Amino acid sequence: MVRKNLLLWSILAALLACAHVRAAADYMDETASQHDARMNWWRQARFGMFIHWGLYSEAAGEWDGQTTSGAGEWIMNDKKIPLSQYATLVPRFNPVKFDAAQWVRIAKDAGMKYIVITSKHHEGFGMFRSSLTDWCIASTPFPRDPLKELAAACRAQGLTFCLYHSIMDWHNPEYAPRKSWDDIDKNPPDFDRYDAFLKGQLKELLTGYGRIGVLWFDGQWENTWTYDRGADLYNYVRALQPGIIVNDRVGTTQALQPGQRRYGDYKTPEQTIPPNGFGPGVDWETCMTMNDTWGYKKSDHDWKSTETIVRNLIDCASKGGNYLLNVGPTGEGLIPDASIERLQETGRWIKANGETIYGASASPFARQLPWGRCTQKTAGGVTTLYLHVFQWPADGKLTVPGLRNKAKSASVLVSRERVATASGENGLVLSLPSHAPDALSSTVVLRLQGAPDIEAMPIMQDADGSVTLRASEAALHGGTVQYEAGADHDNIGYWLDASDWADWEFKLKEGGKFTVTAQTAAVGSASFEISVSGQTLRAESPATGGYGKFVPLKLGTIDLPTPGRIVLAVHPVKAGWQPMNLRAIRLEPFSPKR
Ligand code: FHN
Repeated sequence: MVRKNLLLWSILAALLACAHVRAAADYMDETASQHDARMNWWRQARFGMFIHWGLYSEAAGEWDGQTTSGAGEWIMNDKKIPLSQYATLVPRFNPVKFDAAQWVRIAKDAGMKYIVITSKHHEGFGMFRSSLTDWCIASTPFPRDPLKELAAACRAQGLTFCLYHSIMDWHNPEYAPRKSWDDIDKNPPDFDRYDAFLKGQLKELLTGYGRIGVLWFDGQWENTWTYDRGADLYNYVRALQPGIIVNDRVGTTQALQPGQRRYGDYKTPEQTIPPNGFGPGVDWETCMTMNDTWGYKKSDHDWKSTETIVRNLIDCASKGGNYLLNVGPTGEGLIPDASIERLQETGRWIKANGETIYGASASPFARQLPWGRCTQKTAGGVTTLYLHVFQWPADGKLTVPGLRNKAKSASVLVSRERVATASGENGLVLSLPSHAPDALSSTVVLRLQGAPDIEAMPIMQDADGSVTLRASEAALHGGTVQYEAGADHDNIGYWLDASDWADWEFKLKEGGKFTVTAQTAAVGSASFEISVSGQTLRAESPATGGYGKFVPLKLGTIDLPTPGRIVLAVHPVKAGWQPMNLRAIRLEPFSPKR
């Protein structure tokens, strides 16, 4: 009997040791099917609400009667407010009008499927009742825990509750680098102690607030945040909730060394939508403000239109990405009316068109469509293309460029009105009703038997007669010039050699006289020439302040009277050439008024 017990104990000890080893395994090493299962709800969701809410919301973008120049949540930094003075916000912060169920209802009615709220922004203030510091909401007159209430409201209404948590911390004395406005603690920081505090608060959140869908890290760009700390934090969080999704800002922004990898489950372009997504199999989410600030700023009335919001959502989905749209509630706990109005209007569109977004995949077309966007779904051998028509054709004829399938069926989504289709020279031609059903965006549903059969087509003229020649679609010639992808670039760059050049082939449906403009960025002025159909325009890009600072440049007019295929080329002027970045060339029908 004793021998048997010894054997059992030794097996148990071995199993525990393995368990420990497994716990030390890297959660990034999951199988593709495990990863897909974990990401599935998020990929289906497509649309989420971002909430920036903190002490800065009470400041509302003003300090000592001065409006901050930057975003509301950066006011401590931008106004260099000493911590001892910033702390005067604590007794003022009392969101008596906060109503978690109402916030969730607003998000749900807008068609949003998840909410990401700041548990701690760079100010370091915990928007939850933390036992690890008094720099949290427990020190304010507000007697409740808003994150607990929001988590419960999300569960009650079927939305997924997620958290934004800043690695950078302007208040904690152990965080480094210390900030000049920290007038409280002058002891040298100990980053290991800060790391332990960071994990301690995350443990409070990941064990005390139910299931967390996404941990949205941020503030990872300072050099104290190393590769190893990012990898360790990713695994720490996954170990507490293995099914959680973690964004790519958990990891350091420092260059990767051989053998290292980017930690995080999806990319996070900010305030911009990548021109072509990030390619198949890469998950990403654009986060964007509704005005210009993340945290509430009473003076910021630069609101995006609902049309812009809806078309951004469609644009993201058409490229296989999510759209995380921000609201910045006030210190009283109210989401601004201007935000609510836009979310209600967006909700009305989504109510009628949601199937074209939720769970939809990226467009099968390699090139952006001249009249709008496309999302798709496939089931039972049938492909459904959702054609999001932003510019409804005046003549009712919509060409789907290069599409060679015969349609199984075509109809207007909201009215179910059937649409006739015919094969045309440039693709499938749909005969649409005379009026667009929805000014925000009108959806035409096109069903195909099998996969889309798409012929690569030249760049087409847009419905308004214009032609946009994007950097991403240029043919580049030479040894150094290259296309720089990514939301912040999307340009022809490294144009170091004046003998390198670029050209585009496009197809004119209607000839005429066109005004030619370019979007250029340069550190020193750069002269170049446009040549098309035997005509040449010479122009000079001014020094724009940087290779990322693009300005519109009017080049002149050209005559293209004959429809058909046309090649436009851009060559540097070799004498005195300075590198220039080029984002796009645009031809617009000439108007004397322009
Ligand atoms: O500095 C923050 C900013 O305040 C805001 O939170 C955005 C949202 O993604 N992230 C950082 C800027 O990139």
